[in-house]
Amino acid sequence: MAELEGLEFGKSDFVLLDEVTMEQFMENLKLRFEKGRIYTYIGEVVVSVNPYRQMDIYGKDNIEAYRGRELYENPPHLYAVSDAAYKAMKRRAKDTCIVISGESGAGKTEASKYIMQYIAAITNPSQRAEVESVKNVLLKSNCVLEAFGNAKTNRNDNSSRFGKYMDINFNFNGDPTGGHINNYLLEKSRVVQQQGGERNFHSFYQLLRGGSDEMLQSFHLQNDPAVYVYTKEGAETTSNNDRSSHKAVLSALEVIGFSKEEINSVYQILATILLLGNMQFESDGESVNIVGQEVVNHISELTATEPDSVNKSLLYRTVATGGGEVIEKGHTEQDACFGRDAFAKVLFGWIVSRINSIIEVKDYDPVLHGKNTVIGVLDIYGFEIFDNNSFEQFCINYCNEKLQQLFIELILRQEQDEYQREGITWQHIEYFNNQIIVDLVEQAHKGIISILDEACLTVGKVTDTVCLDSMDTKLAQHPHYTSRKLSPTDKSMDFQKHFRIRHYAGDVTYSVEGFLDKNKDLLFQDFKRLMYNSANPVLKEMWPDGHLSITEVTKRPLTAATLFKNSIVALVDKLACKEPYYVRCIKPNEMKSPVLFDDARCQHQVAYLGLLENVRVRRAGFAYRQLYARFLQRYKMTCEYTWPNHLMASDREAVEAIVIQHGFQDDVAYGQTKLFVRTPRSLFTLEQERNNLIPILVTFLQKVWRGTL
Ligand code: AOV
Ligand code: MG
Repeated sequence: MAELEGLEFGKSDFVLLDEVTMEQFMENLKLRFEKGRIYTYIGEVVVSVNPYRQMDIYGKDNIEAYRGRELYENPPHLYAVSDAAYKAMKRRAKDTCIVISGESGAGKTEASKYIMQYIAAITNPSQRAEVESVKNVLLKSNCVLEAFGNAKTNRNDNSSRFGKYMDINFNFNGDPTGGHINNYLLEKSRVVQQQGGERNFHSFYQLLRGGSDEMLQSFHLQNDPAVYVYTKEGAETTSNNDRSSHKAVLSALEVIGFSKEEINSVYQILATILLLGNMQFESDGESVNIVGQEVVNHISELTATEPDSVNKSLLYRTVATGGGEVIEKGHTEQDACFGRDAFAKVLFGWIVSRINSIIEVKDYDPVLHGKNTVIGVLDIYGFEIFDNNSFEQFCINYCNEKLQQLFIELILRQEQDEYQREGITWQHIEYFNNQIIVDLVEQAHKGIISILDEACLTVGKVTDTVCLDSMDTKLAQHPHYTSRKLSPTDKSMDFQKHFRIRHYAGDVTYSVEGFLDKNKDLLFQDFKRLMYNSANPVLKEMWPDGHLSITEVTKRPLTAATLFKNSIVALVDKLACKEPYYVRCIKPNEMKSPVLFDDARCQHQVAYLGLLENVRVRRAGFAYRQLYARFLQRYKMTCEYTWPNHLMASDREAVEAIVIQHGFQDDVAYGQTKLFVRTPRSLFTLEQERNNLIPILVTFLQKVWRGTL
């Protein structure tokens, strides 16, 4: 429990509050924010409030101050938990993870970058070239991923539109040997459409504003985002950073190891997307045509494909009839637009997998090099509510429900279960369990995703509204679901369009419009084949299943929602088997102001994040626990009755002897198999003593070996 700052800065650990009430919690949080103390602990959990200004706490000196230290030795900081995760990984060979959560704009992505920077700074003291290069790629990958996966939204100017989970692998020395990035559901619909005041992905503006004249000319582009349908919306708000960011991204791509051809192809694809967006179609009632051949030629040039094939794949598709016959069918104007956003998703996925192939751990032999351990860092899109919430918000918010569930599972439930199991006296603490909302979304047969999938599988004209009806019927009784039909007096919802979920973090009204199409995520095989047949090997590589013929792909692929669900379930499993460290981010106000602490907004977040319950569990609980045998192994040297071996009836009694010798018997409880220590300070004393003793012991043993004793 950190107490190193003066009391004028408030309590640095919420566990130290006089009373655990919302009032005291908020008072402390506000005081600290106003004094520029943006981090506060709940035990090992860091609560962070977005300062919306540059803080002078991330320099080299700060890193040095936290390096190798215990949590309670310094004021609360991301660096301290990063170090704790690192130490656990290095000393105890534990896989650890740092889970960063909080709503959109609360500071997750910034936190993840500081964490990565810290880990990079404290590793590889001997500056080995191959380790430095791994670190460099890991750090630079952020810049690239943000360019292609982040965008300005009405909640955050640099909002992550994908989820990111990064594993960093370490060798027995504790130096990074590689890593792996998992990305989750990019919000690709943004390519085609943005809400008022929002922007497309940064990379488009960066290219248009920062690309050299030569590059833009060769891509048939003008350097003005206002000219393009896909970037028009954000053209006004284009920031000056776009130009310098473009340079930074280019250089990052090079450092990571993308070849010139690859980099060029990446931008050719962006250009293609922009041109596709400006393409116009005309319909004579029977067939659809492209207006102007020039744009088709440009696209064929940029994608290294034949103009005829471009034309054809945009206007027709081959379909297999029931009898196995293959026919060509003209597109409607709407059909012709499918595929544009798929480009952005495929591009993003390809960039991630290229980075992965560069940083994946190669030639690692666990027998030779020791166990390979991992620190995972999770930075995902935060809970969000917009004026218009669609399929993407539905997925994003579901994902946040899952992470809250994991938090409950790890911090609130397991902790209490363990006390019970070990027979420690314990008063159960109540908390809201959001499992019921998770079930509403993902339960087999009855959940929203199932109902959506069923609608997508139904042959014939099932519309979004029909699907809404089906949800209304099946979910009428669910306490967290409602719609206009179910609450007819609620005029804020539309009969045809809206349903509402009472999420753990607030009510969100979703518009069902487009849900089915987005869930089906249709991409015509002809389009994939067009790209697969590109003379540009990079493009070809991005569409590996483009070689399949139409009769081979008639099997229905999993829907977008189900794929997303599966990936999030896998993610949660991955996190659950690691030792977790938590950063809980809070957004202080809606104006991005560095001075405003909006009491109501903050209190709402503290409540739904379950922070008060977290303090209660923690306060009643024990910071540290260890199996008796393990505890002895580490500390037996600090007590005359246990060194080198104890003669007592059980390990438990031996541990008791150590505890009594160091005088912290009031700070512990004895479980069935483990010792529980309330405050880390007691342990700190033991660690110090151990550190003092080790050199003496080593000298002693050396003398024994040399026979000079
Ligand atoms: P998010 O990741 O939580 O939202 P960000 O990390 O992008 O939020 O933070 C939003 C903005 O707040 C940043 O662009 C910074 O301007 C500012 N900010 C956040 N943390 C700090 C900090 N420690 N110091 C200074 N400024 C900060 V989202 O990705 O939208 O869920 O989806
Ligand atoms: Mg983010």
